[in-house]
Amino acid sequence: MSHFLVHSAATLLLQLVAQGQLDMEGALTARDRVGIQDFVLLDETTEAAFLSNLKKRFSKDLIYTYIGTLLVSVNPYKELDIYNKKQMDIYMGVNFFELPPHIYALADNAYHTMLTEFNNHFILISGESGAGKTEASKKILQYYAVSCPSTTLLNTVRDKMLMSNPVLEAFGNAKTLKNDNSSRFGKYMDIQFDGQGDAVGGHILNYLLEKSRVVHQNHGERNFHIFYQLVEGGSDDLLHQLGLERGCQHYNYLTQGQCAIVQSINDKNDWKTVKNALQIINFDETHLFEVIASVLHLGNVRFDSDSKGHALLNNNTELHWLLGVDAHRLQEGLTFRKIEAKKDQVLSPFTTDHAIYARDALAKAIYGQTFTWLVNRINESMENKDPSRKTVIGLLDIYGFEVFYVNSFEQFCINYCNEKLQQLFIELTLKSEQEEYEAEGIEWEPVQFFNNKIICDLIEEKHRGIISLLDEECLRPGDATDLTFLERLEEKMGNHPHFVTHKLADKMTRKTLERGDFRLLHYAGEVTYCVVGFLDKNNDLLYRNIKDVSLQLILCQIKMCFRLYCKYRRRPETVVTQFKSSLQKLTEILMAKEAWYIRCLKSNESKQSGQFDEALIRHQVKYLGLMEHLRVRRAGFAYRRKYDVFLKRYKPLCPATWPHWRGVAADGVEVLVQHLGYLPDEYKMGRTKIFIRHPRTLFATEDAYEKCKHELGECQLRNTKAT
Ligand code: AD9
Ligand code: MG
Repeated sequence: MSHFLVHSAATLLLQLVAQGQLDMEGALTARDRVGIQDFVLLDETTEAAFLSNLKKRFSKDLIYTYIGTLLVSVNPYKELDIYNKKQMDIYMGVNFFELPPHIYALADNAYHTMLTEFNNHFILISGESGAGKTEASKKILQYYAVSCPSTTLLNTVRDKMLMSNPVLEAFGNAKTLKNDNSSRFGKYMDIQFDGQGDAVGGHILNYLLEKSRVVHQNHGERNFHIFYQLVEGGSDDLLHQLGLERGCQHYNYLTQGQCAIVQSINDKNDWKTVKNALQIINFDETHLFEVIASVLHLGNVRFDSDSKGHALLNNNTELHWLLGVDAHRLQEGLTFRKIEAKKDQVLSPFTTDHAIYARDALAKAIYGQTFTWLVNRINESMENKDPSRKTVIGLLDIYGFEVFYVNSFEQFCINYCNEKLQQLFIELTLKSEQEEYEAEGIEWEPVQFFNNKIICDLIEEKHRGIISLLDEECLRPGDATDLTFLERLEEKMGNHPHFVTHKLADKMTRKTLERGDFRLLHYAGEVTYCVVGFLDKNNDLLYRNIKDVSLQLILCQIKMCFRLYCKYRRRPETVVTQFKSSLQKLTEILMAKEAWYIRCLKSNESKQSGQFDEALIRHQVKYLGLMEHLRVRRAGFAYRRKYDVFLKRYKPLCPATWPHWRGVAADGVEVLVQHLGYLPDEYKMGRTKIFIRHPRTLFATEDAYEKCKHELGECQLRNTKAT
């Protein structure tokens, strides 16, 4: 029997009762005891009713609730015993609404839809920093890795897919004030399946790593986990070999946030996990840790200044630890700018500030390169060796919206990215859903919603948006500074409803703005950005300033160790423009797939279990557009399928359509649903699709199909379908 057998609802409930998952009373009075598991079935669609249901469920550790096929998840901040093989088995192949909501149910549904319709899917996981996106994406990956059918040979690909997580988290996550394991890069992972549903490969795209963290951490924050893991967990031999001392207190790059030790993080254990994971991915780690150690050594390089204020390397500096780099060249690179003018090279000495800047730029560049290299290596190891028929499920887990006391270029990029994802959600659900009813000629009462396109435009519009202005200032020769950028912003954006300038802030008696600040009214809340560093970070000088020959040579040397192709384009694009086009490409990738959504909510700011901060959750429910989504879903149709797809699957259920329907597919569907006894209120016939109001109608049809499958035998069914 097929692995993706769809059980009947009744059998499953009884099974659960037998397993003690639900008591009989629980199954019967669940509505009162544990709230409603699909918001679509709420008596009233008020925000108060929504929150009350969410709270009731949260208090029973029921963190998942549906809005139709969208999954709402509230971070419990404690380990729940709901992620194990037993639970996976329960959810495998079961219809979405037949069991209590679970992330496995969503994963399973995407998987089976992919198999039956042979199309590509993606799961968009969104929510603010600390809401549980990364945890959710890990649960989904585990589900696919553990529960999909497998052959021994392919298990290795799966192990590698699973092991890519701890490695990438070690190098790309860090403790921030919002989240002890905050993703500081965006990740989109395609899981590739063959026609039998075996996971056969994976591919990761990564987005804008927050490199500045390598050299600077705000108070209460840490550098990337890997550094602490290495100096706390690395063996004596390894540390000796790398010239490192045990303990993070010895390294400037690890101590700025003054919170190297974090209660929730066990660096020693995590080190073991990462080492083990690297082995499974077949890494030769020697070079990797040499580079990581080089960054730490670089951070300890100090400068004195001579009588003219020029930078000199401090006598105690030990440069030889820096991976394969000629000490003399490094010293020169860190204290002089070497400018190529026609055929000559001119050496211009740095001040100590410049030297520190050059050192940090080099450290960031090395780390950034290492991260890219790592992702490439992981991709190689997960590569699908058999390129025959395959479909994919994409998992998107990106840094969540964040607001700190001081917000800089990094927050600007992260929050811009979140605006884009919200825009995608709106396009694919609220907007397209309503447009689809219109296009299909289905009567419809429109639902109003806030469209954040206006904010996306403010940021990214060609020639007029913030990004364009920033790039213009970055490319303008002469006296451009962060403040001239701000002036241009104020001049051009001053009247925009989502942009608040220094002057306007006072007038509106909003919180005052410092002179170097501007404020954006994002869909998820207002954020005040400090412009200091915007130009530098956007320029990413080491790459963009082709005049800086020596630092680039050093970087090349390091890249050689990684066997990376080393070539600098003249004037590569600025950071934010590269980011913008990578997000554009991502949107295109996603738009070509069928979407599933997980909306993660943060339960409280203090990372405590059992705390349901109503105001905080209300705010998220609002800005994520959950009420609007609910209204659209409730007034609309839970399920829709193209006539031919629907007919192809269910035609065995009606003598008039089985084995072949010779006429137009829509007519066949009409005959079929009449035969099945659909009531007029339960469905509507659009121009190209059938729309079914309640899932239960479809489930009854699915159950009938399963029964029929038994009777006919799968083989005959498949053969007849194929013809
Ligand atoms: V960020 O945008 O990367 O800063 P995320 O990814 O949304 O953020 P993350 O998944 O890292 O948040 O969750 C934060 C912490 O909440 C985790 O480290 C866990 O301690 C906790 N968490 C989140 N989801 C769950 C869960 N389903 N069960 C238990 C959870 N704990
Ligand atoms: Mg995350």
